[in-house]
Amino acid sequence: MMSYQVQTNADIDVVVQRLSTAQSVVAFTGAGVSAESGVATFRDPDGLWAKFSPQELASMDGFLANPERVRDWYEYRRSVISAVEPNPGHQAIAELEKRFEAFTVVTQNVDRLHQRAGSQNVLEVHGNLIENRCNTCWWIDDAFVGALECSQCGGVMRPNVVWFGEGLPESTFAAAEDASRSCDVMLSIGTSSEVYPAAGLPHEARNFGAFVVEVNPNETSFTPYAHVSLRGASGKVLPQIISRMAQ
Ligand code: BJW
Repeated sequence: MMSYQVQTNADIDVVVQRLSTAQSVVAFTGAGVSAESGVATFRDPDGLWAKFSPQELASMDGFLANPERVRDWYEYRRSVISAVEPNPGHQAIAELEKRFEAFTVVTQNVDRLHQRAGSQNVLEVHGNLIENRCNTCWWIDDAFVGALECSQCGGVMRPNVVWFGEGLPESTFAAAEDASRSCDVMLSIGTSSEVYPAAGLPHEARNFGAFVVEVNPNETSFTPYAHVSLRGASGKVLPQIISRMAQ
């Protein structure tokens, strides 16, 4: 099938038409979905990795070298997300879920804004910022500013996120792969598609026959593979899709 891009009303109509016959839909989301809430992305010019070092702050080596610095950074990020609200993009995704029998949000985001917007079926493939977990036995504590030592095994507590070089939570990622392989439409929203294995999911969906739509103001590594690329902010484009579906 031909891939084409650049947003027009006709492109949105193609997406709406595909959604109208879909039984199963996946919204695969990245940091861009939360940008309009005021949460920084990672790789945009004003993103987190322009100011902070991923090696120092998002890797086990960085954590072992300076656990206090890493904990402080996550505590700062936690304070950011607790002060913001879901935006119309999150709300549109939650609204879409109500219209399909099978709808899965597969998110790389750690901010819990999908859940706060009302999404029910959310797979967090890079964990979340809210919880703290033991690095050894995976015991989870939902109070981030909790003990530094695991009450179960004495191991070191750390944010429950996935750092570079770490495996993704196995059963969550397996469920994300299943949903991607069985969906009719995948919406890949607000992600640069740079970080694997999560970035492989839209390819997986396409290989298994899904119609894959990208929603992003910018081109990404996935753009050449998207059936349609809707160029725009998710908080603008997704509500447009909903309003056309309602017509
Ligand atoms: C908007 C918008 C608006 C803006 N509306 N859109 C070389 C090649 C291939 C792979 C590798 C390699 N070297 C190393 C690797 C592996 C590595 C990787 O993929 N690295 C690449 C960067 C090269 N992957 C890993 O290490 C993963 N683990 C792994 O491979 O393990 C192997 C293993 C297996 C078994 C056992 C042990 C090990 C783990 C990856 C973990 C990623 N973690 C982070 C941090 C999470 C915690 C935290 O938040 O601190 O996850 S990194 C960061 O990137 C975060 C994100 O979830 C992830 C993806 O970023 P995302 O969401 O796409 O954001 P951006 O900023 O990149 O893009 C934002 C987009 O939004 C842009 O496109 C904008 O245009 C757009 N946008 N405004 C819509 N309003």
